[in-house]
Amino acid sequence: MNTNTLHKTDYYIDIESRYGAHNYHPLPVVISRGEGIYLYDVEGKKYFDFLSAYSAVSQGHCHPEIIKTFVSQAQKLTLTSRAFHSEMLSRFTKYITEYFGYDKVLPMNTGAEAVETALKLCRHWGYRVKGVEKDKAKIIVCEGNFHGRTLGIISMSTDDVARQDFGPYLEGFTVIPYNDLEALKEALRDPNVAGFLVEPIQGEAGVNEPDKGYLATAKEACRNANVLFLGDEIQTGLCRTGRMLCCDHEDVRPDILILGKALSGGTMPVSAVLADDEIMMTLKPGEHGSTYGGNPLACAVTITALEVLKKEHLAVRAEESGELFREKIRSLNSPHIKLIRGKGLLNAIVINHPDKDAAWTLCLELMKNGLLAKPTHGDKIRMAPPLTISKEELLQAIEIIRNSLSCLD
Ligand code: IF1
Repeated sequence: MNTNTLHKTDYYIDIESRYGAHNYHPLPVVISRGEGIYLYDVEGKKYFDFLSAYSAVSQGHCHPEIIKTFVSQAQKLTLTSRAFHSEMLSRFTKYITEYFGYDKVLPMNTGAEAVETALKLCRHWGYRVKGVEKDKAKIIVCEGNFHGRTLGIISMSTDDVARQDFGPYLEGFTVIPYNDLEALKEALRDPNVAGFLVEPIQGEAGVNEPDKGYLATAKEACRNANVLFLGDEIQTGLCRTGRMLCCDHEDVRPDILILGKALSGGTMPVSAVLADDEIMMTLKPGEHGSTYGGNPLACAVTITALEVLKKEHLAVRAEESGELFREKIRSLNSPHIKLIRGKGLLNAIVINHPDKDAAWTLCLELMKNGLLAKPTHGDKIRMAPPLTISKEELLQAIEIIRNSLSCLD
């Protein structure tokens, strides 16, 4: 590293730190370019991207076909608002509903907006179909959940950092432990419950996978109680865990399906809520919306991003790469790795070390050696490269991980 490049990184970090809010604690690297599974910093150094923008870039950075659609649509029409129909929205609604097998779609932008939309829709269904008493609807959620940053969503969070000093909070949530079917069945006895919102694998909680059968039994219990099953597949969906949806592992079809992140292949915020008519048609004009939701640019890009998932067989590749990755990491037999867990290419290693900053130290070393990953909850490191990573590349990345672990000796 020469002094000139050192200055460059510091320069950009200093400026951002001076003018940007400090609501993040990023690794000290400044990225300027991405291509496929690689990121390049302002010094021209190349890295494996093992975060994929929290699974938003599953198709790889700047995927040529997605970018081609992006550019050509951007030159044609980007936004109409929903005051008018658009050709692309029309095409998108047909494409995505057939793709996932639902009657209707409601497009939004960020994941949090899609979750809020799903919550509103669920309450609506509760009052207008199920017959829940006015303003008494409840939605069951799980401890350790992560569904976004809005006031509604943090109201059901159990994470103090995300919640504290943002009150007063929204009412109407029942919090139960994750992966606890008895607690769910107990909570479902309340006749005012309209929905159960769940992540098929808890991402933020450190890639926390429930027991086999949990999702299927939970879905069945909801159905018996006339309660909607809301699947937040924003992080787990779109091939990340080795199936199109993580719920597919247990043949569970959420009543309300929530998608985001990789829906646009990392090019722009696109999210969507899918449901059948009994639920979606409770919404009437004026009851919900968004200026950018369903914009023609997003619609065009999403169709291509979804096509890429199938054309490039990313579900199977994620499953195979994930198995190889976990097996290779386990066979390192590192004393510093307590365990590796995950499904497909949504993985986390749990660090075993007396120093509580060991995971951060390891991430700095990985960065030095050309691999970017981020710690979560102190001792865990999420390992989630783009699904397009090849076997050879995966083995190279594992070599970097193996070498870097010695920094904890
Ligand atoms: C941040 C975590 C990942 C999500 C699920 C909804 C949303 C997310 C299951 C909201 C967003 C993000 C947002 C990002 C960090 C990140 C994250 F570490 F916090 F948990 F991915 F693992 N449902 N997840 O994971 O989507 O509104 O952000 O588009 O810093 O908040 P969004």
